[in-house]
Amino acid sequence: MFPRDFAWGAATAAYQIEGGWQADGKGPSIWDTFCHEKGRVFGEHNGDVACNSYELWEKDLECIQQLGLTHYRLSLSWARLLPNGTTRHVNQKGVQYYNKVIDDLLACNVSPMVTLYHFDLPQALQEQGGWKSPGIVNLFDSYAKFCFQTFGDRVKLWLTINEPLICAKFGHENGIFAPGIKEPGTAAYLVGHNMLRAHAMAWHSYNSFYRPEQKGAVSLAINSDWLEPLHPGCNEDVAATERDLAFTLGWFTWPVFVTGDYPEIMRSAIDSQSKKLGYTGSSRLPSFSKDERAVLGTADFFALNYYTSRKVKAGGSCGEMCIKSDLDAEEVLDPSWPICGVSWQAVVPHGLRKLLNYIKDACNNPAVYITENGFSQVGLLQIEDVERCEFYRDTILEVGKAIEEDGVNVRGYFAWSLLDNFEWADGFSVRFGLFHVNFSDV
Ligand code: PNW
Repeated sequence: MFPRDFAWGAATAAYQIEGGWQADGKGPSIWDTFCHEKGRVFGEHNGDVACNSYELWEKDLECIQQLGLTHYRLSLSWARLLPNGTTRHVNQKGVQYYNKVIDDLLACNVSPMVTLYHFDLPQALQEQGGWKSPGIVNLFDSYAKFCFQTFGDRVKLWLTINEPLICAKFGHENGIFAPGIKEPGTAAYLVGHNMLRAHAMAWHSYNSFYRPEQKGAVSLAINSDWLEPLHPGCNEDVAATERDLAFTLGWFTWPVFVTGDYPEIMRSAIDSQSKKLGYTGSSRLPSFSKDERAVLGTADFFALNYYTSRKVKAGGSCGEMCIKSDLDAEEVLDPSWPICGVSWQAVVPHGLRKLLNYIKDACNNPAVYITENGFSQVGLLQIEDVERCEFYRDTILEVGKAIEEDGVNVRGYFAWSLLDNFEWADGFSVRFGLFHVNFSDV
């Protein structure tokens, strides 16, 4: 079912695996700061050591080889390369580390897919306002150009930003991820906006200055659940589902792949809620200028992170200013869907096929890489991974059907994750790895 040149990969992210949080001149990131504050992360866990991939990279490489992967997705730690966030000071030890990782992969015939930003902003830039500040756009572009310049001779698949939706909502709406900002109904929209502008600027930098020689491809990783109306015969639920899809997939997909702007239903939902609340400022969802809109439609492929599905019913506004009130929809679990490890993860392999078809239709059949998909376990350690095996078999079968029966242009599939690792606010209590990691012996 799968094309001969299909990419079979596994994914990780710097903060979740590397450790070495102060090694060899690395600067702190917002996740270092966040984890070192009390009460932020399960069990006060942190990524100070994590899988210690900074020292044990060769072990990771053995895992990659054992699986026979053609691709490996990793992220670069911005603060390891540029400790203060700017190119005024480059940490050569950080450059050496990633050079070795990339060279080792290529020597083993494994192609790297590299994410520039996977949740770990240099703390120094947070102190200048972080992703809420428009100044971040140029700073990100400088970092991106530095990475293209330094590693782009060997890296041909780039992702600018991983999951802007999660950065916006978890980092700035409910504050359960770093930087822990809780400004519901405003900050997330601003952050998402700056992330879209940063992605577009970095894509254009690559396109103008690096693509002619390096000939790679650049996108951003967009996460979305698959959503279906709770009662398909109920018009309100159908409309709520459409709204919810606009607020999840659409928020970042429409600007980049469809219209160069936010989905119309998203803006009108936000503005009508503002009106209801008597909010008189300018729209909480910022606007792109005409010039910005013209440069937004910029990605060389669609990178999708898919974990789960939900049913949607109308209503859910809490009468306060927050995304949930803007959305005015409630997501519920279908009791027939089994739950694996984390409480949010219903196991719904067929949802991926539906989402792939939705993307195919909405975005004019782009090349798609599934850049994350995986199965979580909590507590009890089952090293005999029967359920995870079944999960991957069932999900990959759905991808095969999407390719063969539906004509979706899927080019690759990356399992999350190669290794058990630091699962953000859940610390080490949740395991997504194809390989088990004993965290007391790293
Ligand atoms: C993704 N949710 O994040 C990230 O890209 C990975 O770093 C992470 O380890 C993986 O999914 C598994 O969680 C998410 O609560 C974090 O809906 C949380 C959610 C979704 C994605």
